Amino acid sequence: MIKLKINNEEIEVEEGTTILKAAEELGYKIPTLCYQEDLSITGSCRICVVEIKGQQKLVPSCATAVEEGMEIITNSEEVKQVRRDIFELIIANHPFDCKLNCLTCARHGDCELQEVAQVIGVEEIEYEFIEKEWDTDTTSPSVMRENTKCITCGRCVKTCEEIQHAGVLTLTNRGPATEVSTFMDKGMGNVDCTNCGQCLTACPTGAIHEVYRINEVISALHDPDKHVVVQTAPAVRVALGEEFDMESGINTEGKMVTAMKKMGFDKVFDTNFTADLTIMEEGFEFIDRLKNDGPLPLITSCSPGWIKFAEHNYSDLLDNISSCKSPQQMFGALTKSFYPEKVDVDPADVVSVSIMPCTAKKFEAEREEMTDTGYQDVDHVLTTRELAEMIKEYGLNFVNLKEEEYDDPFGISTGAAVIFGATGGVMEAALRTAYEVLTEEELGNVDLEMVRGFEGIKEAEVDINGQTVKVAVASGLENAHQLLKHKDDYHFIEIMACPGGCLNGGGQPISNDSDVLEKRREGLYNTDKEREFRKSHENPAIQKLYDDYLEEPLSEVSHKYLHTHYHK
Ligand code: HC1
Repeated sequence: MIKLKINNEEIEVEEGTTILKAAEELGYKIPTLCYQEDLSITGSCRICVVEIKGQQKLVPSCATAVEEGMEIITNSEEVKQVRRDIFELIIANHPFDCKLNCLTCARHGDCELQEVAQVIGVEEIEYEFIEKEWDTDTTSPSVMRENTKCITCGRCVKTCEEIQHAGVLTLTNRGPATEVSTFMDKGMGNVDCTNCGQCLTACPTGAIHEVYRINEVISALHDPDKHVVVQTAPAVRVALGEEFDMESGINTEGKMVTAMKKMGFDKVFDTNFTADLTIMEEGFEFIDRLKNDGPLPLITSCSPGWIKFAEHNYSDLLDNISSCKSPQQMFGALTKSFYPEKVDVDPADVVSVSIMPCTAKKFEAEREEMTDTGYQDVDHVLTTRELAEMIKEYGLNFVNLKEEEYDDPFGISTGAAVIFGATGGVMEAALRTAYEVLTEEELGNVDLEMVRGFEGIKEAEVDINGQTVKVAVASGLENAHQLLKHKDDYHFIEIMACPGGCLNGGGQPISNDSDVLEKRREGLYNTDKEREFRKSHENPAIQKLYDDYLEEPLSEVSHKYLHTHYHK
């Protein structure tokens, strides 16, 4: 252990602890910009400098380990002045006149740059604003980069490389010309970007944000000739409340349904319905492959960031990936096929909207494969944040809204569906159904804890009819990359692009609560426990859909609308 003093207070910490972390233990929050807990440390922004008694130079506290007997001052006048000077240099080419720009900024209200400016006491900026000449990158269907707001902290670059194993962003040039860019400056839509949006949740400013589709949705709602339906993904309901100062993890689905009905959506449906449908189709696909020698492992297909990653990096595995479309796309296909027939509406007049915690869903909806109905299955995808924005624009007092139910015929769902939103949830849901179908016995305990939790890679073995079925779960694409080195050890693999699963998607509210993911996760599992049905094959509305339209899992009509193939 190392003994030292911080601001004259004694503390003992483990060897290797950084000054930043040691100060945190004593209750001092040193401002940072380039530092992020789960990324490698570069100490490049220098905002977190502190003074060490006896040393002339200030040191970055995030990148300096404590030493025996050190005496550290985190808040001397010199330290504060140097931080202010550094801050001015960082934002010399950032549009810091927030009176003009902040109102339209994606991070209006939760910009880390503003927060740091307040903490270090910036009162006026002496430098004149230097307009950057770099273009806004609009090449991606999912995310947009506005380099003028970039402070080159490098968090997006490291997230893309270290957590997502994609490495499509890089810092180019030197000195004041430094910028974040892509290979040959081609733009994110023209490189191997997975559209996961983890870069935008890492960004401290509004330099990266989703491609907005709110205006298109509002236009459709105002068009009297359009029949606008909406679906809401599992993970949205436990995070939306955060945008209205509600506690993370509270299931807001009832208020969300009411809000969207007030906005004028003709029908409000639940993606959970097609999560159940996915389990029927994917569960039976797994059973079929298990009985008929593969190809195994079967790998899940509902995360579009993972699919794009596989297309770029694992094209040899495309036959292992389930042919099921994602629940979002299955839903879209039903809203342009079965649904218009049922309610006697021209499918050309149906506008299918989805609310997703994920930016890659915007890309997925625009894939050319997603048009088997003769129409684009899903027309517009909004993130959880965009839905919150719309609710505010409509002047709705979200917290006080009464709670309404989802509409039929796609309103009933099971507990198995809602846990799709957490890493391991798709696997647990699939096993609940596969076990009962294969053994024709009731599963005693449906809580399959062994695939739950936030570890990046999880493994489990399940005995089904005397056969040991080996399964694995990975979330975060670096973890997926590591797991796939041993893919042949398993029968069934779940992969979600975002660490922790969709509850941590690139479209979710950006939170500074360190427990936010755990709270959202608990919200999903609590909802599962409260559901009348907890296994997808027990969903009466799914059973009716098979009776009325799809006939049986993997039928011809199922294959036509609910399955697809991906390409190298
Ligand atoms: Fe997900 Fe899925 S769980 S991919 O994380 O399979 O986005 O929530 O909607 O499609 O159902 C996301 C969440 C989501 C799909 C489902």
